[in-house]
Amino acid sequence: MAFGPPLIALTRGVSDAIGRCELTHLDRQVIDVSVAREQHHAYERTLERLGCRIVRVEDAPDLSDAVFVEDTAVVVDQLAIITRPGARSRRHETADVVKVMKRFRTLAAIEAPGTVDGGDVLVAGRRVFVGRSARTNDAGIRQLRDILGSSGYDVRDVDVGGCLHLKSAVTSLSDECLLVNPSWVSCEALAGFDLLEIDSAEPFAANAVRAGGGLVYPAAFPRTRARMERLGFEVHPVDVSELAKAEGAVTCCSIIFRDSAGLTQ
Ligand code: CIR
Repeated sequence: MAFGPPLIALTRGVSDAIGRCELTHLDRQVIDVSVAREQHHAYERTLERLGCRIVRVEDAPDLSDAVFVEDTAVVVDQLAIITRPGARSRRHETADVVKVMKRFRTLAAIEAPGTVDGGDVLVAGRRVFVGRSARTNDAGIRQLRDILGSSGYDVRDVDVGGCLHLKSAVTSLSDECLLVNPSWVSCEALAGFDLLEIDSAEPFAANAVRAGGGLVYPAAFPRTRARMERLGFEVHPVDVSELAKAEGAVTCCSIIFRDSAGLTQ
């Protein structure tokens, strides 16, 4: 395991109201809240085993999608950008995230009319890909570019089609390699990185979380997992079937960053 400042995984509990979550590409199915909570706990334990310290944002029983905390902030070394989520029902989620995040980072914020969901922002070294999606608009992308550009990041906008967020279509497996579903994002837009394509029988398989040298990954995608393992990646499968009914994947349930000031020591 790499040494350095502690690795934090910001998470938030599954809301009692998750059955009323936003849905864009999926039909509504009954979600068993207690199974969703067990799966979420197992996900947190996996992150802990990979070296993360879990920092939980206060529960929000009325905010259906609060567990998908990734969408509320984009965190880089120097600062955290509090988003303005594209779905109106999700905009109240950010207030409690601000309370926690300000312990760790200087804050910036996306302002109206901009909208950004954290699920549309893939930070890969100094390159930041931002998906233009139903949730993230041009005004939001411009603000993100202004904020991150002045901190030395190269922000590239990417069109996303057929899925909810950019990170439904592409996530990073290492500093050099991205896992991609080429039906939902153009591979040309990702030039400069090695690309591993998902197995086409598993369209939702492009979402993996990097944590402490391992990858947290849905158990539902064994074919793509085998491709990852053939390349030497260390994959830690988790069952997130109930959260997937809410159109959530694995990245969306955490925000992982270094506690560079050592505030949780
Ligand atoms: C939504 O539609 O906003 C939630 N039901 C799912 C959000 C998943 N977030 C993510 O992948 N970053």
